[in-house]
Amino acid sequence: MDSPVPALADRAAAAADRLLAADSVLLASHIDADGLTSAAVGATALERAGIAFEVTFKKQLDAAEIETIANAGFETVLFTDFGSGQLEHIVQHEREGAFTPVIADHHQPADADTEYHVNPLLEGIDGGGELSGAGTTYVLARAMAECGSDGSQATDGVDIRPASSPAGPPADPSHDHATAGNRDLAALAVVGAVGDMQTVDGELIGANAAIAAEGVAAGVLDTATDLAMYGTQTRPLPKLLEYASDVRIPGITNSQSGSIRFLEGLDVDLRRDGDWRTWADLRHEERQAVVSGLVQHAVSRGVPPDRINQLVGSSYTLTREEPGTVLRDASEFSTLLNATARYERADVGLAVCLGDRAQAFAEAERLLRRHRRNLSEGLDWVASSGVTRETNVQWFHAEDRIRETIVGIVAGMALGADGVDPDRPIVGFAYKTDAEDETKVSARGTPRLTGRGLDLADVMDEASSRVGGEGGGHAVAAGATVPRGKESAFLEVVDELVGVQVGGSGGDG
Ligand SMILES: [Mn+2]
Repeated sequence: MDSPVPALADRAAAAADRLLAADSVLLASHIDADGLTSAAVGATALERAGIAFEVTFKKQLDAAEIETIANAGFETVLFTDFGSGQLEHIVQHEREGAFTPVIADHHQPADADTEYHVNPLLEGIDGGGELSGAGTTYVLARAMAECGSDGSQATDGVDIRPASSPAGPPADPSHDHATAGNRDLAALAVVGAVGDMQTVDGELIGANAAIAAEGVAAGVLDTATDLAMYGTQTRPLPKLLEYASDVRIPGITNSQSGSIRFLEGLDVDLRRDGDWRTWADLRHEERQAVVSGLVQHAVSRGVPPDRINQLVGSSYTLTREEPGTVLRDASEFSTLLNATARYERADVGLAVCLGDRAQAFAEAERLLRRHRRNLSEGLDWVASSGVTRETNVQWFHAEDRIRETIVGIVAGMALGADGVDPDRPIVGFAYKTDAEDETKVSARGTPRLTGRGLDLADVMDEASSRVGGEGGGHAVAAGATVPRGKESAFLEVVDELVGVQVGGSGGDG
């Protein structure tokens, strides 16, 4: 059996067989970059197999949403990028005969199981860092192509009558193409993995890397060691350097004039007709000149060697996309998808994944511009009104000035801004728009702080539960929902818990 992730081959084959036997399928997926690409991979595989389907997106899959799905009248439901964690609810409907679930997910399974369940965690593969929802769905899509290719399924959706075929095995031209084995979908799987922040030290690892390799072999992806900064396809060079904050380079990061001065000091002409070029515009030697200049500058400003190493990483280029567009780079592509998801336009994100380069793509770009504008307005507001420092954390409350869906990103960006302590966790509050009595909380730390023991997931979980809310997430980035009016009480607990984790009230040196 030819599978990109052999450990999942049997599960994928069983799930694929079930889908191929279905009359119609409801595909339910999560609303984020990974969920959108998962849906696109699943939808394309179903389409190519000639199976009727519909797609629905959910922000989160709870008992009520599963009930809605059960009442939609589909005999088979494919859940992608969620489903495992909600199995106890899903199997109830399965038992009642509402539908047969097929799951392609990479989140922690609940204490229940079902027959058609593809999840790396069930086979000892790390679903947090080695395989995304889109990657898991890709494994399933590959199995669907395998099952379909040796059977009677027409893989191109055209009604081909076997009787009219010439004798002997037909010389099927589709077998020369990446689409034959669904291998072209590896590009979307990589966008999903990058969107779920599964890169480790700048590159995809494990099963994700195996999928990327299939994409390269299929001619839809290119990977290279490159400058690890966001916006290599679309940002003018000074903006690329100014806004890159993963590795802070004094005199360049967050400094427009510093970035321009640095670029003008290099012995390379980085403008064309007076306008700054983008990274994608540069030739190999020009890129090398910029990278070595950056490294020298960073060394001279005392950036530690292990941080300097992080200036380069793997880039994932979608070779069939137009150069200089956000779709050409996996990281920029995933940001575009997140922008559509954040403004509840999953339909637009899905259409782009499925190949719409006209109306949906224009709409997605408009949403991305709006997203950027909201971020920069949010950041301006935090910068002008300032943050309040407690003993161990700092915070701001935007009320309704920043959308709850972006307050976390704004908080993270604020950690690099003037007047904000870069070595102290930041907590941002914003009112929830869909619940008048609730406040959304987002907390952000830094790798340095988590290295000292900070675990914001724990902090958000514990502090929110003490004031009647709920929370969780990751050590470096976490969130919560708390009752409106309980913010101060919540913050007091947060400050205390962070103090215990990072060892007291230091930091104000
Ligand atoms: Mn995911």
